[in-house]
Amino acid sequence: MNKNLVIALVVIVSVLVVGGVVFAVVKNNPAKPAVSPVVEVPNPTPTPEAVEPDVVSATKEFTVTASNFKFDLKTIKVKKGDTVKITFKNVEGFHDFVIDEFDVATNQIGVEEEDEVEFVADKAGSFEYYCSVGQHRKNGMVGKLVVE
Ligand SMILES: [Cu+2]
Repeated sequence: MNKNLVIALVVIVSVLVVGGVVFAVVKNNPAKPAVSPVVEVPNPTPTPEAVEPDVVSATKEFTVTASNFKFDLKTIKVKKGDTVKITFKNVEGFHDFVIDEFDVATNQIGVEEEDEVEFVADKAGSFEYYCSVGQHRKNGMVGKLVVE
């Protein structure tokens, strides 16, 4: 009988001690979970920003039509990093489309022909495009590529 009583007391005391420790630990911890959500909130924000560069560096397509002695498109505006795709068409004479700074040059083409060039506008500034056939550049066959 006495042994059973002692065992019962030991069990009761153990439960109280363990329970008290667990309660103390739980009571001290709630402050930490409250901090975590605050840290996690800024995380969703960088994700949309990380997507934006893909949108910024888009492919911009233009059609430039040549005749004696001009391009129908006087100015081409793109953003730095854009991939620029130009379809060059000729409706009169014999012409090409050249941008020295980007090593861009179409074939020299005749009437009703067309050629295509593609390049990355990887530097900002204003660059002249022109026709390199004969004196066409001097005759005003020029335009401006603006990279912002
Ligand atoms: Cu020309």
